[in-house]
Amino acid sequence: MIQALKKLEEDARREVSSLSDSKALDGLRVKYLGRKGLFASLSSRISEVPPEARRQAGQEINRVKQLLEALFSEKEKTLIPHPRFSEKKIDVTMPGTFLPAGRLHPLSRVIAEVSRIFGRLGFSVVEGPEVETEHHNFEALNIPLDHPARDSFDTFYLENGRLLRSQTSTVQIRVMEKSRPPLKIIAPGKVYRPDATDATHSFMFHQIEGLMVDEGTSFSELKGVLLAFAKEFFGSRTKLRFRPHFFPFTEPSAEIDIFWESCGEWLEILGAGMVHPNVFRAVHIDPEKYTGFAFGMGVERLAMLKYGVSDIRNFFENDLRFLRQF
Ligand code: 2NL
Repeated sequence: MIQALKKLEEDARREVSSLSDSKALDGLRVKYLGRKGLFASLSSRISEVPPEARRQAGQEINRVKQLLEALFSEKEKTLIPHPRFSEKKIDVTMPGTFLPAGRLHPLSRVIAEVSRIFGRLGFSVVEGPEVETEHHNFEALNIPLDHPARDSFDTFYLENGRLLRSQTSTVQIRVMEKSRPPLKIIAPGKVYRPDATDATHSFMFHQIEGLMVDEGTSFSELKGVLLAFAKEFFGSRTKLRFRPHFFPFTEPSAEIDIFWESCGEWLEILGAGMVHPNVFRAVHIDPEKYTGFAFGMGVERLAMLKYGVSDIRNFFENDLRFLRQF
């Protein structure tokens, strides 16, 4: 046994010293020290050694094992790291591998740009749930169950009595429930309406609503804020036109058009008005003390005007030929 171990040691020294690459060294390591290697099969034969010689054989087994392990790890340090680097030289002039760079979706770009502009005017951006209560989507906005305007804000209903919000005013109602004026907020996000899909309609689209509430907030401030926004978003020569309109949640209300020079037409971009006293009552803000204005706009519509997109479905089809243009 002891002689066999000595022979194993010598063989290993000879083989290891004659070798010069680390792949071959790995092979030798398996041959000698692997689970079914020479050392393992030799040392398992200790049971055949007569009892009186076993102690010495055992010590010799341990010595040779440590020696072999040291032999391999010393040799490894003297070798060139790995054939991957030593055999295949890297050509540093080769073009690299390019990961396709992502970019913002055009709707995200519009939301970011509108948020930046209103941010500079002192508004903060707030978000809220898309699944809402009937109270937040209708009652608190002065649209009671029997109100004829309920139709134009109709939405999708869930089985648990909740619904998908049809405007992001719900977020502003939530903010007014929890905090007191002065308030200057905008609420961007997804909204839902059961409309048939065509080039200008989608059952899901994005809206940005804005709200300012304080003592003495006036309609002229609404005009100032919206004109500042429109000039920044569409260009400094932009003109706005306010047309009287009806919304249940504002009084007076207006629809607002922008003059589109390239086609010489007025195009509707916004709805707005002074917050209806009933809306303030619903969130326990005193309408005798505070006034406020609110407005809402469709993100897809802004994006279609700004980027010259003629079909709303382009925004939702994930066609890279479309998306890469932004
Ligand atoms: C549109 C334009 C609008 C509002 C949204 C609003 C929100 C609160 C109170 C009062 Cl919390 N008003 N939002 C006001 C006017 C217009 O959206 O065309 N909507 C159908």
